[in-house]
Amino acid sequence: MSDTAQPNRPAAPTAETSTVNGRRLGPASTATHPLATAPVGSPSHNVDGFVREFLHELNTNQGVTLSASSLNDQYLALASTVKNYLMARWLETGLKTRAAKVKTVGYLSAEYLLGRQLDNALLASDLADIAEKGLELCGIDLADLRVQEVEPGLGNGGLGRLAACFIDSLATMDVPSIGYGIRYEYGIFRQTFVDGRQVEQPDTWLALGAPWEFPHPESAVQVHFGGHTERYADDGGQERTRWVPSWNVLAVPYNYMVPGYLNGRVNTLRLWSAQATKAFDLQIFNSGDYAQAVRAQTFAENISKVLYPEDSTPQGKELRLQQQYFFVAASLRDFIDHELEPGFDLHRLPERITFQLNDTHPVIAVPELMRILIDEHGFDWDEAWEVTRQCFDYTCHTLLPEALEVWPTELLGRLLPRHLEIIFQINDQFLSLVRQTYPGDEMLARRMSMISEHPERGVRMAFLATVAASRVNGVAELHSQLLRDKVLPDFSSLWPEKFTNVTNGVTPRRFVRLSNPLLSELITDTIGAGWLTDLERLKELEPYADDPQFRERFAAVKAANKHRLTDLLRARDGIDLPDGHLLDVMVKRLHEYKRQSLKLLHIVSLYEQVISGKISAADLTPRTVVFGAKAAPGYRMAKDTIHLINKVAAKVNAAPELEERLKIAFPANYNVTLAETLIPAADLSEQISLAGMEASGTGNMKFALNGALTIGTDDGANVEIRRLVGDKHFFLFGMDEPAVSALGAKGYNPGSCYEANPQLKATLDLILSGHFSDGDRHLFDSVVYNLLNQDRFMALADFQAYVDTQAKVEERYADQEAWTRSTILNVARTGYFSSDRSMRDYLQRIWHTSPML
Ligand code: 26V
Repeated sequence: MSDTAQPNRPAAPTAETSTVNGRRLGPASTATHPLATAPVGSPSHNVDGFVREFLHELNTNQGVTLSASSLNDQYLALASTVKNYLMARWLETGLKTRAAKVKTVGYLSAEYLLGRQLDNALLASDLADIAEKGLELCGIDLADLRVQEVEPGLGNGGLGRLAACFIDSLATMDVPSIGYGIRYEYGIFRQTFVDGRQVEQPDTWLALGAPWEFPHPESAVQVHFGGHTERYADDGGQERTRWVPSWNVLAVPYNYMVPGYLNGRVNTLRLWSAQATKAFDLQIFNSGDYAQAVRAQTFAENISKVLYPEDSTPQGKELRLQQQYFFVAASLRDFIDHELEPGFDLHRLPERITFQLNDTHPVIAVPELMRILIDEHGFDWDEAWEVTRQCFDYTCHTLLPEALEVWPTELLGRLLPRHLEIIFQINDQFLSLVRQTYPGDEMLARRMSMISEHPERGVRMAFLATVAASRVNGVAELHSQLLRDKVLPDFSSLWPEKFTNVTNGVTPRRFVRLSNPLLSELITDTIGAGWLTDLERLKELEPYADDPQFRERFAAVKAANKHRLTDLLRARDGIDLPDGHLLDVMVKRLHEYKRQSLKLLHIVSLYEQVISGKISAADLTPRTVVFGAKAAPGYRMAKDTIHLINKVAAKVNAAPELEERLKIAFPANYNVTLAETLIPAADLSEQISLAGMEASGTGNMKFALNGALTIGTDDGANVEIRRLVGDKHFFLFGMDEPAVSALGAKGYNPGSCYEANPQLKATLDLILSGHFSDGDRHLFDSVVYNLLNQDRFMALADFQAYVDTQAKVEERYADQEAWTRSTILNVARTGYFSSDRSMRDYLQRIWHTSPML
């Protein structure tokens, strides 16, 4: 065999990339050895072998002896050791997948909110016990090393975390797949509070070393920007177009292992980092203006510098469009040039790849593939469109109109002139089809055009994605329905069969097994092993809900998880959680539609009733409300809401009248790592968005799977959670989506809610009085007057229903046996929300491919 391709490193550099800074850096194509195409084996799977490996890594990688090593040295050496155990599987996965020539899933996502890697890698390689024992022999506590890791926060929230869950499930289900994205040098900001206000700090997640990544600068690909297009006649006299770009950057791949759970597959996540090309280096020598040349270099490298916060509207966000094209162009180039065998006939591309567009961020991949096929490979338009159409599917993750990307044509044309031409042509062809199908309906054609004319000419990326994709899906049943009916109604009439639903899921490896080891042990003790990769088996727990002994054990797990959280918050934030409280948790991005303000009104209302003597503190169910939320740095209302929560917390927590029966904890910098301790401790999960606004939610699933009951609206995946767990075990409140629409149509007046409800009035008046702001009556005008005058998300309309339903929560909680029974049933009935099931649905309904097994 002479095949020397290395599976996790692109085999042959293209002509363009074979030299970097003047050096030939491609893999040695002449290497031959009997072992050239096989990995050289794994370290031995026992404690002694592990210790040897670990010490070897400490010595050779960190350059220290055990006695001289820092915790960071030890953590990095441990990570290397674990990687070595996974390495043979990773290499084999690449070889096996290449040889099989099967279809790969290319997940294109601008965000991956991975969370810490160490425990997941230990779990997937079945090394956790061995590592713990081995480290103990070295006098090291694994727990001390675990906390050294700074999580890669390369996403904003649900969309990025979903991508991380999906790649975990794809690996665990033995599906060949590559995740493509951006290696941001700075991920989501680190949140701190100063006088109760959010202050953002840069997330320097790479500062102490990044042991999980494998950079491959020798396999960098070029990405071009700017310039103009030219027509020319090719050798056969055929009129062709060429793009003459004016600048370029290098995209350097960083590979990450994505290990399946105990199944031998290790897939790849390939994140791209931007680097200046030789052109920039030359400028340094030639321009004489060294500072200017370095600035130019910085300009190129800025592309992957920082994750964009989700408040940024696309208008004027040139760097964000650069990021999108950067990672998508590099990924297509990588797949076509390096993952496919040389000489592969691109007419057959759909047999080998299906690209999933995670929201509209990667949609520029559509004209990019058209450009590659037509301009570089000589396809005619129809041939290219036929291939492109079959290569893409699109997932929409929102219903908010302002979250749908529209790129100004001025910007697109300046940055990617050839792509804009192609988009215009796709649009022309599409509109001819519309006019043919609906003759005479010019209004319809205008409505469906990918080009919007107001407030400026722009490309509606969701429309482009919908036209190009084979399948378009929403992320929960209600969301998919609203997507068809409200966001893309004209498209769903034209192509009803294109639209489908895949309800989101979460990986049970991270969000049950790793985050809740005690519950996992209890489950395995009760129903045996196997549920972790077949989560519907949790159903077998159902009969045990009626077993008092099991209930006792289940309740003991929850109590232990609360203690674990108490310890963490004391050490991490200096927060003291009281014992024996109902733990009421609302963690998610801060957004008006999610209605943290409604939760706050509930708290202030309880507080107001006690301090005004309407009720006594003894009437309160002891309750601690935990908030976790980041506000986008430019989102004023969200930041003001955080400030208000912190001010209310200071006052409520110090109030002697409450006799310690109502507390608020707001640890800063909510992230995946905190979620893993917080969620298993929760009693009550707050999922209170205005109906019709939350596309799915995935936190809601994590809470239910960890034995919290939900108080929630009929929104997103709450609908499906409630249907599965049963009405009795879910606290539903508030308007449903049709009622919201009807109220909106009739005209909603929040002021009348305020006037009509004395308790609501007293609550808002207390805030307005300056009670929480040291007498400053105007500090929170923005929040309060917005609620009183506008209240786009109808918090006041749902206030009374929410308060009443909280009373029902307290009633149930007072009966601990009944409460625990409900929580067990929540766990037993929510196995559906495994991301393994989501992946199965994508495989069947969208990708039409199957695991390799
Ligand atoms: C973006 C923007 C940008 C402009 C200002 C308002 C706004 C609001 C939200 C977003 C995020 C849109 C994409 C997103 O993260 N969607 C989330 O995707 C999750 C995974 O499907 C889903 O569970 C959440 O319900 C959905 O909000």
